[in-house]
Amino acid sequence: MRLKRLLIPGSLAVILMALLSLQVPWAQEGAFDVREHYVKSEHMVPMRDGVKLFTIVYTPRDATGEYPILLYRTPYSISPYGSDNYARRLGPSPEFDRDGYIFAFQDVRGKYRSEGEFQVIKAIVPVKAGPEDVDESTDNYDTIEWLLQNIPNHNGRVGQWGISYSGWQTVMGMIDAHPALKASSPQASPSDMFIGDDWHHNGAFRLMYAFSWLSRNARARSGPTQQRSGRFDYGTPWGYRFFLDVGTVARINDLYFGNQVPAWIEFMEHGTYDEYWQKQCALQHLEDIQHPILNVAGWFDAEDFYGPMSIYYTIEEKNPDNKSTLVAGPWLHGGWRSMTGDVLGCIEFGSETSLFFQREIQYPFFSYFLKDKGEWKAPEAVVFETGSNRWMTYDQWPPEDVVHRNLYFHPDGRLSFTPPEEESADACDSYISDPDKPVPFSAEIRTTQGHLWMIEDQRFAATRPDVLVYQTDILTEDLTVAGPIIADIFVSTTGTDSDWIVKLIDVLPGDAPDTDCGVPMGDFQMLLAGEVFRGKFRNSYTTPEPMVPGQVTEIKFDLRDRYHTFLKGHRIMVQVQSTWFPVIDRNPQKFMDIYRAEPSDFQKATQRVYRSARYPSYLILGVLDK
Ligand code: PG9
Repeated sequence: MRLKRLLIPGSLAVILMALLSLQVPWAQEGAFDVREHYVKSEHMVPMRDGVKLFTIVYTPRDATGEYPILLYRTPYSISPYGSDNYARRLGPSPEFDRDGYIFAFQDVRGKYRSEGEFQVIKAIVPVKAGPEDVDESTDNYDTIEWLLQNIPNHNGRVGQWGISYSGWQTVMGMIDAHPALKASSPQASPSDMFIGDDWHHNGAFRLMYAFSWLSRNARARSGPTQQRSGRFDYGTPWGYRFFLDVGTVARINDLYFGNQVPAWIEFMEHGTYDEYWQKQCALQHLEDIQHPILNVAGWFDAEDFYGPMSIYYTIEEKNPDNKSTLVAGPWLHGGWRSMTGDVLGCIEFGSETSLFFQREIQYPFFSYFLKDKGEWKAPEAVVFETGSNRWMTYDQWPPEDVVHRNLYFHPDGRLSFTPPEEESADACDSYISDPDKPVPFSAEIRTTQGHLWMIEDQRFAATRPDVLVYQTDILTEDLTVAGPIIADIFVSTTGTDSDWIVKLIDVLPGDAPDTDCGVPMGDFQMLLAGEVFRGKFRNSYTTPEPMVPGQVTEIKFDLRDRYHTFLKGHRIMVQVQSTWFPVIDRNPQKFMDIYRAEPSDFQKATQRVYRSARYPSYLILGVLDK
């Protein structure tokens, strides 16, 4: 067959394919009518503890064949409800709907029409001794078992996919997996909510996102419902002002939640990496994963980027034989499904990167493992290189030939690969960090964090007196970085705690051509990576320690992976600051439980960042020699 295809001239092959496709209704392009091709049914699926979860199944009307089951579990509602109301899309991309799968959707425990109690990122039960030991992993297992027993025309194979919270559900399905689960694609799944995903980064609380998400999705309920919860009314378009006026995080429950958001109260009681957070961490359970995994991350994901990367690294470490693939593209959170992926904010990527992922990676992955269709070469890492705008495939991530080079801070805001020679250990730059005038995370006026700040022009921050700016000379050749970017800085503060935010920026040339976003692109400072570290956690996330006023202290942390080429003619820039508001809550700059802080606890601090031979501050970059 393959030989025959090779012998047919190109144009003739296209005509033949078109004629053939006319006989297969689902192969036709254009609008796809789900109702015409699928039958919808609704079920209450019992879990091992007796709680029933509301599940919708779409089965192909053509019952002559057998189909794999594709499972999707979500806390965000599987509407439309009612057997006669059909969804317009079923699979992760249109190819799946046309191809024919049994699509199963489920409201997770405690959400919408399912019974039970919802717990935000429910703790994982390490050993399941009896039917009362339920978690999302057992709910996945029980659901798959029920589907296999009760839905006709399946081929005995199940796949699971999901983005973000549904991605986390997919990871839960991978733990003690049902043997029929043959392919999983967790996409932007969180892995650890204290270290790097939605609620905290390195112990610093992600106030703006936690507030917006919990206020909408985590209110206590009296029982199953199909009513969607409304958005919080901030009463102003300016979130910066709203959160500053709130005063302290401690006041939020009284002011806005009135004990109706249980998870918020729990967060306020667990200000360190204690058992509450540890029990939610997925990474410790990722062993013995037998089936293939397609793990997806967006380089500019403002919610869950640590998750997919740490899941990838952990699967590699604990399951060296697993056929897991990492895909990372130039996307915001879930952008590979919701957008074409050719542009983000002001930055263009030269092609429709999401469509490439959907058609060339995601669809072939599931087709191969669930239907024995097509080819899957099991690539290790398929990664989009920003800056030079191309997809690359590697057999390990980070690529083998990466060389670590230190990019040092120097006087007069200079940045270079040469170590500082300043004899005086005190050589430093300083600024005053005032929690009453925190550095905004974005120049946009908005109430929720959104997405585009992850790639936003940083000129609005560069001009502030409380932001240190270092930049290289104009690059005379391209420089590609791949893998984790580590900040290793020596600092001191006059306070007893402090946040340290380091941002890595690509500065475009003065004559860079404008794109369609309305911002002049000459000298545009594109945020490439940025991260916060809360000083009191520098030695331990479980047992915080005060910073000693005036004492030079090393703070080393990961700005997470990137794959980017700083093009010839650009500059590399680093900015350092101590507030990033309201994405990160304000640190009072006084060692204490911040969730108990009073307005009077917040104090200004003088921050010093050292750049001497004894205390050099730098970024460690994985540079790819090409
Ligand atoms: N980032 C969202 C989330 C994941 C897990 C817990 C809470 C929120 C999401 O987009 O689903």
